[in-house]
Amino acid sequence: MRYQSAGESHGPAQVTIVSEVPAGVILNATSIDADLARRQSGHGRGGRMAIERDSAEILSGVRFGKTIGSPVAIMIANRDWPNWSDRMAQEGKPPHDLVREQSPRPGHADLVGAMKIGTQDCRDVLERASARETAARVAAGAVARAFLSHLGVEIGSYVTRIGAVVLPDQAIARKKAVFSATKIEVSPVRCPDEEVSQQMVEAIDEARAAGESLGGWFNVSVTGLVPGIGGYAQAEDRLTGALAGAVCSIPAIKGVQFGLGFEAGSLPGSQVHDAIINPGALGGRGIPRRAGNNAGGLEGGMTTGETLLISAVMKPIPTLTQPLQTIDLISRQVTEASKERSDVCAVPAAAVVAEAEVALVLADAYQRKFGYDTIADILKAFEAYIERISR
Ligand code: EPS
Repeated sequence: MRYQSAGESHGPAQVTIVSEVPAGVILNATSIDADLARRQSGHGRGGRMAIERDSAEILSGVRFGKTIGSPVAIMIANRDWPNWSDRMAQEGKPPHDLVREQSPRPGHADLVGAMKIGTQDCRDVLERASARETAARVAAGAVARAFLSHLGVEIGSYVTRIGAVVLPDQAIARKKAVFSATKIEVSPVRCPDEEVSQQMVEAIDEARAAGESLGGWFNVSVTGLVPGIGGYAQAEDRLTGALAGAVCSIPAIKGVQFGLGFEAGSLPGSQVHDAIINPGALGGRGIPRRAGNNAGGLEGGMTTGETLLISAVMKPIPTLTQPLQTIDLISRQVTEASKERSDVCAVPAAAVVAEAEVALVLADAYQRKFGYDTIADILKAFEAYIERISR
C-alpha cells in the first residue's frame, strides 16, 4: 500500500490516491471523517480550524462499502478556498493588488523552497509545504487503518510534552504504552492525564499571549501486531527505518525514538534487552512473549509482537506573531519575517498524523508478508502463520 497527495493549503482541495489496497476492506467516509476530525482538534490551533470541517469524498476504489482492489482516491475540500480563489487562481493573471510573500519565516520551507524552485513569492512554496497537506495523509492513513483492523491491529497516540510541561515519568509512560483512549480523546491536548492536560493548555495560552509557538513530544502505540512483520535481509525491509522515515516526513518532526529510545545508549545490555518468556505463562496462544518492552516492539527490523512504541519530537511552529529577523527575498535587506495567521501549537494534530503514517507503513509491511489482492486470501495466510508460530 502506498499513497501520494496533492493540494495547496488555500487551493480548492486536498486529494490523495492510495494504491495497492486489497479488495474486501470495509471502508466508508464516516470512519475517515472521524480521523480527520481528530486531526483538526487540539488546543492551540488557529483561526483556520474554525473555517475548515474536513470531510472525505471517496472518488474511486470503493463499492457498496468495500474496496474493490483499485486505487482509492479521496478528496477533502478546503472550505477556505473561496476566500483565496483570486490569489490562488489556477488560470489568468495575478490580481493587480497581489501581495507577494517576500519575507521568509525562519524554520519554515519558505526561503530554501523559494531558492530551490526560483520564485520571488514564497507563497508558491508555503502553500504546499503547509501542514494543511497532512489532512490528505490522515485520509490515506484511514484506508490503511481499515485494512489493519481486519487483522486486529489498533493504533493510538498521546501527547507527552508541550513546551516545558511534561507527562511525569516518561519511562513509566513508555512502558505502560497504552492509555485509556477515552481519556486521551477528551483531553484538549491528547494527554492522558487531566492535570497535565490543563497545564499544557495554560502553557499554550501563555505562548499565544507572548506571540510565541510551542512544540512537544508525542507517542504512537500499536497493539495487536504479530511477530515477524518487516524484515532483516535488506536495509529497506527493516521496519525501524521505514517507520522512522514515515514519522520524520511529517512537517516539523525533528526526531524519533523506539521504546527505551536514546536512554538505551546509557544502560548496560542486561538492562536494555527484553527477556524471552514462556508463552504459556501469560496464557497466550503459544507465541513467545517478552518480559518487558524496552525494544518498543521491534527487534532486527521486525515486529516482536509486543506493543510498537514510537516517540517523536515536534519543533515549535515557525510562524510567530513576534517575528524573527529575516531578509527580503528580492532586495536582501534585513526585515521581519511574515506574520501569517497560524496555529500556536499543533502537537496533538501531529500525533494523529503520525498514527496515519505508521498505519500506512504497517499496512504495506503486512501486505508484503501476507499478500495483496484480497482480504480473504490475506486472512487465510495470516491464520496459517499464527498457527505455525504458535506451535
Ligand atoms: C499552516 C498554517 C495554518 C494552519 C495550517 C498549517 O493555516 P492558515 O495559513 O490557513 O492559517 O492552520 O494547518 C491547516 C490548515 C491544517 O488543516 O492543519 C502552515 O503554515 O503550515
